[in-house]
Amino acid sequence: MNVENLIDLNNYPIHQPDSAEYLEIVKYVRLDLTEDGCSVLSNFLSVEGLDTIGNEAEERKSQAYYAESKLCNVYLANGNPNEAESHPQNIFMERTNGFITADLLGKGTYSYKLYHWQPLREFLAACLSKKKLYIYEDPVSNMIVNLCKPGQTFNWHFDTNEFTITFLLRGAESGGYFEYVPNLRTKNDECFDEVKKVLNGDCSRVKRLNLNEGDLQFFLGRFSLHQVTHNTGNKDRLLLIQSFTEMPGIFGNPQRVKDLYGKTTKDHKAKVSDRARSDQLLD
Ligand SMILES: O=C(O)CCC(=O)C(=O)O
Ligand SMILES: [Fe+2]
Repeated sequence: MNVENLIDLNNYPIHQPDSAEYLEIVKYVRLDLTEDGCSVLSNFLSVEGLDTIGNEAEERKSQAYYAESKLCNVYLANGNPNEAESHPQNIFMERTNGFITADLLGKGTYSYKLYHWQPLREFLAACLSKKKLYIYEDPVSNMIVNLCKPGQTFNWHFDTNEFTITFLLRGAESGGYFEYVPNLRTKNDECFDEVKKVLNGDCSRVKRLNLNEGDLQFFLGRFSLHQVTHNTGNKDRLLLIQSFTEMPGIFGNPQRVKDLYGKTTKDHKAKVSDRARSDQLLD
């Protein structure tokens, strides 16, 4: 199978950047992202693509990493002893999901081929109104599968990466909802009070996404607080996440990578002093 066959090119002709359909899709996503920080292209993967990539994730489920410490704040980082107990940095929630890491989805996989396929990246850049997008260079976490088995959950948090795209590969029977608060913080403002409101149960700004298997989701997770609710059904939920950056050479914070994904590489140590960042926000 060729990589382009993973995508439903009839409905999403991303290999034809000059076509009217292409421009129409780009316009649609841009509008959603501006208004909502999120956009979904339904049934983006072909039937064959969903089957192939879904099976790659299924086959690696037993190798998923589950962290020992299950309590996390929204920054997926340590608390701050200089702040009050009620400060968002000091509010800890349960996180029980696992991750299949990028090193387990190597060059031979279709997941990898899709991630590195240039026409996809150019299409994403157009949708995100960016001149060029780069592959996130973190060799452990640039492409991961979030595994939520029955009973598992992923607490409210912000992502390290500004842009992610996700593909729902296997949906939960019930629960396992993706919920988010669009643009809750900005590049220059942590908006701690607004974060605190959500953590204290204020749902007024919370949105719930209706995602189906094979859908592509664009998400600006660095600014939009988000969570995956408890999987209350009997089936595993599997979601593939591919991350991109605006600058080349970006790595994850080694501590965060180790905590979430269970490992780092020698490159993480080498890069720690020159981690490129486009903002000063908490991880
Ligand atoms: O599984 C999802 O829908 C989101 C996962 C997520 O937010 C993450 O891995 O950072
Ligand atoms: Fe996230």
